Amino acid sequence: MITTGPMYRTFDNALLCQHLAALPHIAVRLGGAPDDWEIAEVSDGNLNMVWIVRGPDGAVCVKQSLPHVRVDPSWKMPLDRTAFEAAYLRDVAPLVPDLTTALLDFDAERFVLVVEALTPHVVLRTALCARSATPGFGAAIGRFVGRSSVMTSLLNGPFEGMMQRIARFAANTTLTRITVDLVMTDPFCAHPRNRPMRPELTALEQELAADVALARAAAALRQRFLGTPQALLHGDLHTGSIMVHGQDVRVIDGEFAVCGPVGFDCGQFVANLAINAIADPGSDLALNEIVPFWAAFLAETERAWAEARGSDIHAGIHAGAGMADPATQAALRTAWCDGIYADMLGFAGLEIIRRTIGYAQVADYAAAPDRAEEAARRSRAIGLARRLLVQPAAFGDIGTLARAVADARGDAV
Ligand code: SR1
Ligand code: MG
Repeated sequence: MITTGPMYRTFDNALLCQHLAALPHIAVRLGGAPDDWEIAEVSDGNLNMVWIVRGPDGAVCVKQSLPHVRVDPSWKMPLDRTAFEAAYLRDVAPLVPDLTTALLDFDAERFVLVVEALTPHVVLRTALCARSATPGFGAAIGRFVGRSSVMTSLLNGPFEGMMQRIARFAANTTLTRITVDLVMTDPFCAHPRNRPMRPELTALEQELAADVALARAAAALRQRFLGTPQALLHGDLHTGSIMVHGQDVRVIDGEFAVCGPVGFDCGQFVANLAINAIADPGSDLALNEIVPFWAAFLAETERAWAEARGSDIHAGIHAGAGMADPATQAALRTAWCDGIYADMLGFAGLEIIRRTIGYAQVADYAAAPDRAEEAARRSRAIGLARRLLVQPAAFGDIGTLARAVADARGDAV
């Protein structure tokens, strides 16, 4: 665990400029001289500092870890998270170059990451809250998860490579701890870090903490998350980790990367679509992306499955022995996707609950006209999440899930 180091200093504008000026490939990209560069701090997430630096010829995005949570300096934290984001981009960006950012530089002593700047993109959550997102982002994320998951799993390449990947990202314990605590544990035990709307939702928080079926479902999902290194996950795939400009869709912020069940990424994304749909029933933008997301995920999984090579899962089985025939491949793929769908339901339930009463809540609920209506929308979201966790069999296909999200909007508009 790296807490700090001799070269680490949190950047101010002068240090940031000095850092970039010493990187010839970045300085050339920006153009001009350091005095010509404009720096804008655009930190938006909970953890890190982020700047956009613009020069006469181009722009870059710079991210630096802080020795604490950005939004809570009393919550101390090691610096290594940008190293995991860099490692994630090294593995994933070549697989889906049009759906994320290229890694331009990483300084492992100052914990500084430089990626291409996404301008004039906006955060997808912001676009959804403004009801201005361009349809199609769900399918783009389905493609992103479908390809990146197959290609970073045991389905692609010999198992030795996957074991190394699992070991590399298993060291991302600080952020994995945040996920286990904030997403999967605190909301189910009335933890002081929770922030339910008080007094409207205090009783609901206590009810969740007393619900044995829910506690068992959460425990099973913790087991699944920590004990099933199926593929390299983004690990924080909510609508705040996606930037959009028209139909250009880019996944950012891979610092929570870890090998785990693919349904975790799917569940986080779908949950945040569901939250937006329930929080703002006057907009169908998020709701309408749920089915296309899953359809694109299935289609891209099929394509990537056909392109993957050298897997020990498929090795040693020859034509005529079963695995080489298309029907057997299709059966294996269907089982893979069905398992991911089942996981997705549960992880979506966890994510909806934590974003509604937990530590890291979301802006979507501000769409409500008043506190009473906001509390009602939050309660309906929690009701859907509970069903996802304790009655998953009721959501047999993606259309049923989308209809349940629509129903959870009640009559409000
Ligand atoms: C203390 S970090 C809180 C949340 O912000 C990140 O984006 C993750 O979603 C994390 O759970
Ligand atoms: Mg983030």
